[in-house]
Amino acid sequence: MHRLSIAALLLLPLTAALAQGVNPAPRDYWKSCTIGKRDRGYTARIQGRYSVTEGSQALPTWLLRDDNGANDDYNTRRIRLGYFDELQDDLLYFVQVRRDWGANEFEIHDLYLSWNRPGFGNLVLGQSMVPFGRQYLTSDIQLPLGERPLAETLLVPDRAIGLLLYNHRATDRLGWYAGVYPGKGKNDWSTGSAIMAAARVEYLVAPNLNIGLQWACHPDTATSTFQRFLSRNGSAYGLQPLYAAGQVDETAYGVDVLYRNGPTSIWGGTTTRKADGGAVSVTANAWYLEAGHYIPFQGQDDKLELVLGYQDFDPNTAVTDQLDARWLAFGVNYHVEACKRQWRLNYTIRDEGADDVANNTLMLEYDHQF
Ligand SMILES: [Ca+2]
Ligand SMILES: [Ca+2]
Repeated sequence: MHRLSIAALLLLPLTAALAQGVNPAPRDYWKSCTIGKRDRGYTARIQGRYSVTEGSQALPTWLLRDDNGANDDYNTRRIRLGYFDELQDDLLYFVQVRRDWGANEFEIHDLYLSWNRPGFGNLVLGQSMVPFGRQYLTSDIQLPLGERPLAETLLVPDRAIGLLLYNHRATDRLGWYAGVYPGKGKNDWSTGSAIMAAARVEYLVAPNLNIGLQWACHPDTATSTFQRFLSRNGSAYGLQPLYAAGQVDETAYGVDVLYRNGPTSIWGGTTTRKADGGAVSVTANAWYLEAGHYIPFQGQDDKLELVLGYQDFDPNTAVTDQLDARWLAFGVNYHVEACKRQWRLNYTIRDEGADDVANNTLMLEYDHQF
């Protein structure tokens, strides 16, 4: 199916939903306990997944658990353990460790102090999320599909060490975020490369419709998620020596939209990332549109959610190749207890821009949050 036809299909429920009444605004979503929780305690999650990908050899990878046939099996995909505590009324610390597919050991995921000043917002010092991308900033258990779109995994900044200022509710409609990160990257407390900066603003343009705009800049980058993606795919496009020399200037910007109305949620977004190494310059672009809609099931209207998503990922807009990805995903979520305990069944049809390989994936996943 042509991608515009798919986009039109996805937009149909949006048109219908917009014609309905008004519901509460989207809730706070920031992936930590820096908002709302003024207490202490543990947070823990485990996610198990069984997946099957057709094909088994020489597949390109987008750094997902399931995009390679060699990974067919059950996998404890994700374990997260966190602890937070108040040092005083307005000062909180948070530490989270993780084990994910691709990481061989438990590693520190978040480690920061958060200072809250009413009327101003929050100041976060340490390793935390860089404010870029609504789906990236939202816990994956609250998302429609089992995987985030590539626009918000491969083209966004990884967690980093630095200073973040934000006010999620600066006004009834406006939220803002700004961070500077002098560290070399996640879990690397040494400095040396130029400072990364990122900023995001969100605006509630209608009671149920939130728009986010964001920008990030990292001169003289040696490593990034995008760099690891290129490295894992045969050092595509010739940027790796320039990354190794710390000579790549990365800049990114993006827009995202979230609409919620009763049983319907619609997520959309686009991200552009330029990696300029002087001798070689690559521009990547990606967009996505996803929808979730609850349908009545056995007399209950909050258990069964149908989900559908389409994305277009282009890591180098100057060439058409096997890393160009157009994916259509659909499935169903069964919410045993809201998003904390849920089953997901997703099927993803993967279409490469050239040299298409057999790599569609069927995935069954269970999430449990304690
Ligand atoms: Ca391309
Ligand atoms: Ca394919």
